[in-house]
Amino acid sequence: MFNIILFGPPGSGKGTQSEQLIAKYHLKHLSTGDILRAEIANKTPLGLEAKSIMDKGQLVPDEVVIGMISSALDANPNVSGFLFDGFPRTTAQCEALDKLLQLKKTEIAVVLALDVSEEELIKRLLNRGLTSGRSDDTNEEVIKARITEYRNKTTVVADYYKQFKKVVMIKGEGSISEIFDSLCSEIDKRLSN
Ligand code: B4P
Repeated sequence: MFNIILFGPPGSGKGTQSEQLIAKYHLKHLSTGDILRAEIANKTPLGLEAKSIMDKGQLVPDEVVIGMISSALDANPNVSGFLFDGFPRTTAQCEALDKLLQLKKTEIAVVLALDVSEEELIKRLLNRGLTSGRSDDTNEEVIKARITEYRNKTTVVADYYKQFKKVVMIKGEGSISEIFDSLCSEIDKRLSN
């Protein structure tokens, strides 16, 4: 199995790039943001709890997202690899993911970290908010809270994987295809090893 984490702040383009990467490399896409939004759309108890947290720009509790990922891994036993998008976001989520992958006798091959300035992130998310219908994209204060939450709780994820020399920084500004090419070049290097 070949497993990738696509990492970066909110609005850095994880969802955008994931769509193209899963098509090219035939990976199973696991986006905790997408799973949570599906729970919200279906008005499940988990979705109702998650919505109030996401609308404040905060992270959903670790045990909730770890449970979601564990179920998703079990539901996809025969895939060639996973692309984790927006997960892990805390050290507890990193440790849980390592354990879950060990049970499947696999590991993370690389963490591709998209680097985008705060000004550009705010611009992109407000722009997406015009059409996405996402309540966490329409208010600049909520967007700033998400970026602060990322700085306080999620940057440690890169530090966690740096100890295993798995992190590669990718310039996340420029055209979508330029960024896609940079990501593919890093993946191809590892696939050919
Ligand atoms: P996510 O759904 O993960 O999404 P995101 O961080 O908002 O966006 P992403 O980085 O995917 O950006 P995108 O490609 O869409 O998180 C939402 C919320 O869910 C979190 O705040 C949290 O509350 C909760 N959550 C999710 N996972 C969690 C976890 N593990 N633990 C706890 N809570 C969790 O791009 C953004 C915009 O930029 C788009 O409009 C796109 O068109 C545009 N864009 C992309 N690339 C561009 C480029 N190169 N140039 C110009 N524009 C570009």
